[in-house]
Amino acid sequence: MTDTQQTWSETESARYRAAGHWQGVTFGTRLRRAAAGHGGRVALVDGDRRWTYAELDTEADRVAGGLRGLGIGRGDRVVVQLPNCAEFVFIWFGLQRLGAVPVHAMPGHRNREMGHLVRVAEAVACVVPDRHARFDHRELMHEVWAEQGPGGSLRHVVVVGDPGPDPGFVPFEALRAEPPSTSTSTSGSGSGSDDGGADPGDVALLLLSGGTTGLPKLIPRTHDDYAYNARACAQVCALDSETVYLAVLPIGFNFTFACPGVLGTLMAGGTVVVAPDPSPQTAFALVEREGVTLTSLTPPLVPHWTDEAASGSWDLGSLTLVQVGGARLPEDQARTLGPALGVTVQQVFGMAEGLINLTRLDDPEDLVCATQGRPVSPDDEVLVVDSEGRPVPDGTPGELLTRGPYTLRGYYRAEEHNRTAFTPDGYYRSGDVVRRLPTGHLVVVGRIKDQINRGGEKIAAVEVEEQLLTHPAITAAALVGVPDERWGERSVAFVVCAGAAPGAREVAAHLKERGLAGYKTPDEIVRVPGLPLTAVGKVDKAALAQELLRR
Ligand code: J2J
Repeated sequence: MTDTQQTWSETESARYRAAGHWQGVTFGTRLRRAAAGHGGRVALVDGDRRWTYAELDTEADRVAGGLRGLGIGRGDRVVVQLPNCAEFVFIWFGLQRLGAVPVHAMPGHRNREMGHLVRVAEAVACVVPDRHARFDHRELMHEVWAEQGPGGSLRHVVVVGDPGPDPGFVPFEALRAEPPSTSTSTSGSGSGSDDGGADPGDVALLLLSGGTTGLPKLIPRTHDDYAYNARACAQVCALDSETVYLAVLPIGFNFTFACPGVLGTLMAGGTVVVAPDPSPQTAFALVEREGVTLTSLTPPLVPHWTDEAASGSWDLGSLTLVQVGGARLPEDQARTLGPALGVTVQQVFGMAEGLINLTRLDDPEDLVCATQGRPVSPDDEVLVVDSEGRPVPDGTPGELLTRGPYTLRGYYRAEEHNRTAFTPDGYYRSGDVVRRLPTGHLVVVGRIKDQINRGGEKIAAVEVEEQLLTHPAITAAALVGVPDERWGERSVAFVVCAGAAPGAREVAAHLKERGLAGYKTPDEIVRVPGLPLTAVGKVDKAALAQELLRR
């Protein structure tokens, strides 16, 4: 494995291999084998375009050839910021074919986040759409590139769509113009051009943490661990070659990509359909047309999907399983979703860091509706501990600590943060407060990390507070999550001001100007004379939230 991050011990690695969790196969080789095994089956559908496994394999080769022509090779990091489209999958596997490492950015990320990702990953390239959701990503990349300066790592920007007048921007279409190189082997030896000579223990991709500190941390995932993540989820969800998965949430989100999502479906020989937007109208039309069997949602989408299904204008007969996760699903919504869509509901409590909990397809309704599932692997180790780190009895809330065959042992290039984010024996401190039932199911009851979960989108309070303080009128700021009907939680900024307080619009404009992703903009600004402090002198966010609820 590359760089300074901690990893699994030799003993643990041997155990995970012996158990069959780590299969020693890179993603580049997996795709080659899939093409050899069932090349004629449809792998991917985007609008009117569809690709078989053999064609997807060829696309990966083509894109790899183009990327290689740019000088990209084994171990190089490439930030991929694309909406849900087939090109995401081509680029992803093209990079795998070279042993290069995609960094999964979200479409909503802006200058601050993208610049940060490029710097931390020392990325050599970024892949962006021309425009998406009324936003020009080429302009964003101009800014990011300019801020990198001549000493920066960034050498290429690949644009899916129109690259614009800048000769430095490479059109995606030019990347794949080269016919696939004839030197590619079909032997699946893992040492040649199937995967650029990558080792199954290498970092295959970097995911983003929801973050509790200034900016998102990068999560290294290896070929072995991430393939197991996808396979273990696929097994619980009973995926097979008949599975048709609809990618509704952002495709680069861990949930959508590998729980079981895109990778789990492709590893089972099924078909992935990408949805351009998460509206039930778009999704239901695709369900009807493509015979979708499985999809995944965050809780804010659930009422819209339930309502639209009730209109009775759709035939959702093919759909059998709908996963909901990323934030707590209200129990009443869990109970109505299944009957409304005629599906089995599955709650998903996951994290990009690793551990995935799923309710099981044959769990009784009460467990499905009132818990967030249990770990997918028999080798997931879960501890629920009190503030002293001592295990608490089942039924008592405590912080969830976890380690296992697909949970990280250290963030990428974050040695100092890693010292507190993990216990000395390698457990990841999730910051989630859970209750464990005797069945092993977990109920998420709260959070001790300073993060707001706005309908599944994670906001690190510190990051927004730092940016609020750059406004000339704001002298102190605290971002707090408060219950919200639509989002589960919304973000409220308590600000102390010198002189006139800026309004919500002005604050939003200021944060946009600072290059912060839009979903991090506070939903509400509340001016206060001062911030209350706890006994140890920290800002008392619980008191602020209480105060707001009282009003
Ligand atoms: C309450 N909180 C939840 C749930 C995640 C699958 C599903 C989700 C994510 C994800 C993911 C929750 N109820 N059902 O990566 O593969 C909160 C917890 C957790 C954090 C992780 C996946 N499901 N959460 O949401 O890395 O606080 O991953 O620690 O974005 O989301 O966030 P993230």
